[in-house]
Amino acid sequence: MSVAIGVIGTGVMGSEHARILREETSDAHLAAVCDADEGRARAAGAGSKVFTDPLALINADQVDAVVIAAPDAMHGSLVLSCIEVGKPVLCEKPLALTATEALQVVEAEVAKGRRLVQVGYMRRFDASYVEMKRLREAGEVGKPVILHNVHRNPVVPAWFSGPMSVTNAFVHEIDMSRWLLGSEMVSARVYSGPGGDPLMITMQTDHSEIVSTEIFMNCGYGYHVHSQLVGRNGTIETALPTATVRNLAGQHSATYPENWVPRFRNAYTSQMNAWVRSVRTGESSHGAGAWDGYVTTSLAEQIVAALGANATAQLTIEARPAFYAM
Ligand code: ISE
Repeated sequence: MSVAIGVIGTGVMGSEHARILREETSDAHLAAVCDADEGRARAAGAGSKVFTDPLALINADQVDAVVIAAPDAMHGSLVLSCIEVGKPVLCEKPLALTATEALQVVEAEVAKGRRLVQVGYMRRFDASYVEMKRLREAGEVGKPVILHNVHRNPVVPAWFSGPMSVTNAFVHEIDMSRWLLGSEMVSARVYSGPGGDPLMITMQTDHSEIVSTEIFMNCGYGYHVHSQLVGRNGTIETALPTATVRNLAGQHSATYPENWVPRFRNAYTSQMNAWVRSVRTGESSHGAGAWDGYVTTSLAEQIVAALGANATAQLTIEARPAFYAM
């Protein structure tokens, strides 16, 4: 039976999720969309039922499972509503804006006794990151010592405030680094560039690895995400994710995507298909769960507090409930 999915929020990501559900997902269909802007919802819904109230979509009989792509501040409470009615939910990152709210989600899921929450940390489904993790686990480069990350956006709008570089962008590196290394982050230090952009964030893990990340939200030239894992015997890094490179007019070149949608299109599609499969079978999709969402939000909150502190912050998290055994 095809899973009926409702998408809340039809901005850049929500309309892409709706498109993926219409065109590239097996065993699921787009049943409903919701946005405060009804016209925008209608355009993304392409004939599916339109809501302007997210709770009405979550409670609708014709919706089996929910994708949340509403503004970040609404994520936590909408996920809690999905858990309350027992509907599986794929929530865009971050899971919540505060560690307290993210922990409420964890507690609600544990109380429900069923894994209902997946968080949209899509790099876990990106071919280059999946390959790096496989090679790391196979011991290809020996014991990891450093992970260098670069995360650049060409430009962000004025409302994208300083802390959002951490809570909305750097959260990807927090999640990906924990997942890739199989380690927990224990300390962090933030160096701010002129005007707070770029940031350079270094973290140390419980296995003494160093994770360095440049977060540059207005780099000017294109969308550029890159990681290099340094091991005792060698390195593995993501290659440029372009289908072609050019030799032209004395130059060798490739083109950067405009933003994360084309860069991670395949990852978003694999993520959706894996999530739908997990909804249908009850088996893990290997995506980020509520616990991962809580840890990432909590570390991001502590790193925001360390912005401008010019000191190393010790990072702490709650004890992981047995329900989320690795
Ligand atoms: C956006 O929401 C994403 O998820 C992108 O991957 C990230 O690069 C961008 O900075 C975020 O705003």
